[in-house]
Amino acid sequence: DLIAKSAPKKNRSALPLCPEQPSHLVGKMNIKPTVTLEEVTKENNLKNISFGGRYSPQNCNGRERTAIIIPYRDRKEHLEICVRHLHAVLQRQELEYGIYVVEMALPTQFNRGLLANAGVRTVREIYDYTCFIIHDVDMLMTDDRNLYRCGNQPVHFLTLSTKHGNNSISYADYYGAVVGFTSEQYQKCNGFSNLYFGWGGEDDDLGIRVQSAGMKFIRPKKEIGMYVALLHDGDVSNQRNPNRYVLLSQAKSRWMEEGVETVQFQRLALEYRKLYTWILIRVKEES
Ligand code: UDH
Ligand code: NGS
Repeated sequence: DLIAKSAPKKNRSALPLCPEQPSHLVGKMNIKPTVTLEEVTKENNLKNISFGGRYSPQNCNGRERTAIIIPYRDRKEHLEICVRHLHAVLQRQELEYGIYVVEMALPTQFNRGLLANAGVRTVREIYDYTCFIIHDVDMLMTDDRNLYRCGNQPVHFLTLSTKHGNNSISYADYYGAVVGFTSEQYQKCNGFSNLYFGWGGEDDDLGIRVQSAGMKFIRPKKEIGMYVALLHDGDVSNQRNPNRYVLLSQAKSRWMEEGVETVQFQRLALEYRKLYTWILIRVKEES
């Protein structure tokens, strides 16, 4: 089976728990939306990453076991930049984590929510993760005090991005780009909807799910939740979904019936690559 070749688990029980406040953070980082792979590579000397993009701090046990899940298609350059940046930051944050890139096979229109759900279902089989972070490939955190930890409520890690002008995100109920859930929280709101093919709405739907399940997104302090958005054009296989407002209007009555527990997908490939685990999935497009 594809998953059986997972990186071996270390016996880390003798180590102390990593500190609540990591001591090697740098705070604000100077990154621009035009940052190149060469620059990111030069700046970050990555060490001790296990096969498949997994890492455990050397001298302590991570407080959580975190799976970073990146819904992905056809953004190779951004992926390399994003993954290298993540490794550098997450290691300074002293997290135990793995990075999982979940790619949707063509020709289906892109579906970010479905990929997140398929990712969660897959990584649950690989390791006993306690925290899932769903992460856009084009978003780079700019302050490593923005700790990728799960909270007692779901977390929206972004308070501002270079896409959003200077002062605020587009709207108060925006929950796009990077969100974090404990395993229990993800289950409680039934993950994302699987029905949003193409661009838009799946993150708004997630907001409705979280609220309907009696939870509330929290955000970090405004100053540290800033992201750089890498520049890209629109995607042919991710057109604005004309159906998204209709789907959203039904979200409240539908969330219990479809989501992470009902997601239908076929796993075409799973590879433990040097800096991440790559998972290719295929779905049947709903009519
Ligand atoms: N994604 C891909 N490949 C795609 C589409 C989306 O990897 O072809 C992933 C990626 O992780 C990305 C996320 O889905 O960060 C969100 O998609 P996006 O970056 O396209 O979303 P954003 O809101 O889009 O940044 C702005 C372009 C709007 C285009 C509208 C219709 N074409
Ligand atoms: C909203 C979309 C969201 C999207 C957001 C991005 O209109 O999915 O724009 O805004 N909702 C619908 O289309 C229903 S942005 O960050 O680009 O200002 O995430």
